[in-house]
Amino acid sequence: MTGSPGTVLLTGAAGRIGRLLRTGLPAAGWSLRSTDIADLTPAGPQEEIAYADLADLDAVVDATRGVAAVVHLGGLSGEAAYEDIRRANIDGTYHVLEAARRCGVRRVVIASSNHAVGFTPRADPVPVDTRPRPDTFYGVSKVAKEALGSLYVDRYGLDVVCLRIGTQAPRPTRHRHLASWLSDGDAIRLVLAALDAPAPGFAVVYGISANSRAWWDLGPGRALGYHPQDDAEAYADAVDPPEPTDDLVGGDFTGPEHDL
Ligand code: 15L
Repeated sequence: MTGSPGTVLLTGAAGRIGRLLRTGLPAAGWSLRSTDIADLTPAGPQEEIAYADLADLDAVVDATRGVAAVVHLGGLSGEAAYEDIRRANIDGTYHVLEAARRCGVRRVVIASSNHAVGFTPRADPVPVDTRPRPDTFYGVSKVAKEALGSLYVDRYGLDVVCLRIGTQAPRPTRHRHLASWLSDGDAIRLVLAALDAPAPGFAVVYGISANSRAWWDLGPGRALGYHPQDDAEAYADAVDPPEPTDDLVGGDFTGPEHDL
C-alpha cells in the first residue's frame, strides 16, 4: 500500500483520462505533479505542473523525485509508425519505470490497453492471463509496457498495476462499447484502486465498467479493490449496429485498415 495519499506523478496529463484524473485524484486527497509535452495551464488545486518529454530519461527522473506513486498515461493512444510507437510508448515506459526505481518510488500504475490482446476472440470471460495477441504496433507497445512492468516487479520489487483499458468515453456510441466501455467515474475509481491496493506486486486488470454485456474478466480488478458502478446497458438503444469485428477484443483495430 502506498500509505496515506501523497503526490502522484501523472504522465500524459493533457490527454482524455489525464484530464479526468486532474480533478479525480485531488478529490480523493492526492496531490499531483502533472506532466505532458502539451499545455497544462492553469494548474488545478493540489497540482504542480512539470513539463517532461518521456523520451528524455533525465527529465523523467527529475519529474519523479519525491513523489509517492506514478500514474503513467503518456504516449501515443492509437496506431502509428513503428518507430514513433517504440519511442513514445516503449522507450517512454522504460524511462518511467527506471526513474521510479532510481527515485525509490514503489508504485507505478501503467495505462495498458485491450489492444495488447486485441486478436483474442470472444470468450466468457477473456482472462487477464490470456496470451498476448496484439492487433497493431500500438498493441505490441502495450504488451511491451506490461512486460517492462513485470520485469521491474520481479527484479526490483516495485508494485506495478497495468490497466488494460477498454473504451474510455463519456458514453458508449458503438455496439462494441456495450462490452468495452469505461465511464468517466469508473476510470477514476479504477486508478484510485490501483494506487491504493495493498501490495499488488504485478497485476493486470481490464479497465471497463460493470457492463452487463462485458466478456472481459473483471474478477482480478474487483480483487484489487476496483468496484465499477456504471453499465453501458443504459445506452443499448442508442448505439450503432453491430460490426463484423465486434467478437474480437480489439474491435476495428483488428481490421484491414490497419494493414501496412
Ligand atoms: C485504445 O487503447 C485507444 O487509445 C482508444 O482510442 C480506443 O480505440 C480504445 O482503445 C478502444 O479499444 O475502444
